[in-house]
Amino acid sequence: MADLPRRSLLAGMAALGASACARINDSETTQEVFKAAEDGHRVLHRALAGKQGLAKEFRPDQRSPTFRGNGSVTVADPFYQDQLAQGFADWKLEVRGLVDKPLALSLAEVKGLPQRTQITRHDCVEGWSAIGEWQGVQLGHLLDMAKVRKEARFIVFRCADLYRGQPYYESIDMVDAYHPQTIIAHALNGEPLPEKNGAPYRMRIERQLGYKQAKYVQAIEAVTSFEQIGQGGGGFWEDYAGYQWYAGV
Ligand SMILES: Nc1nc2c(c(=O)[nH]1)N[C@H]1C(S)=C(S)[C@@H](COP(=O)(O)O)O[C@H]1N2
Ligand SMILES: [Mo]
Repeated sequence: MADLPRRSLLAGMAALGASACARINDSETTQEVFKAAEDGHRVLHRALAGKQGLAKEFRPDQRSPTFRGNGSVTVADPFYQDQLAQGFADWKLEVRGLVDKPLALSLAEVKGLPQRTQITRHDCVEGWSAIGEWQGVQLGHLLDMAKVRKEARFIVFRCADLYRGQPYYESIDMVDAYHPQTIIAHALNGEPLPEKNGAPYRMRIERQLGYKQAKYVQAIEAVTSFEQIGQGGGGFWEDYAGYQWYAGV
């Protein structure tokens, strides 16, 4: 399929989704219509992109000179601040939930795993974009290491920060979890991930919008459902403002 019509169709749908969610109210019909549209968006996006379609990657000279911080840009927790000062020497990344082999990895261990580097564009619903080079480990590799069970349907990212007083979290399905460009990144533009961008780890889920890109990731949890987590929407902004759970770019 030609690139142009597909991109503009999807951009149009994303814009539709964004404005629809800004106006959303509590009426059940609105919610149902919205859900149907969201499902339609996801199904169409998958059909067009193919299950393992790749997000566009850019050249090094196309990287943005600065990659702004948005949402939480720090974590108030004293343990976090202490670890930040020490290069996260005692910080553990957990992989848990529906796995046969729960993991608690140090930053050195994560850096010792097979790495992937990708230069991609981040699109925030607030109307800005930035191109950055991310380095990290494919989420699929971590899930294989932890022997994720086949009943797992979603992967939840637990973040260390509170945003507007609530723990930030996000979730994706197993198709995105095993997508080759879904990585847990510890470096941005060849440097350790800056505090404002989510040190020591942030997710890159390249076919989705900015709010899915969980920063300050402390635990990766395999679940069958996210109904009991937060307010059940599958993520901070999904709960807080009714943003779409599947936020295809
Ligand atoms: N933990 C956490 N992750 C988060 C957020 C946040 O507030 N807390 N904000 C989200 C939003 S809306 C965007 S656009 C991106 C911003 O990433 P950046 O700070 O690297 O630009 O992070 C996303 N991930
Ligand atoms: Mo965002």
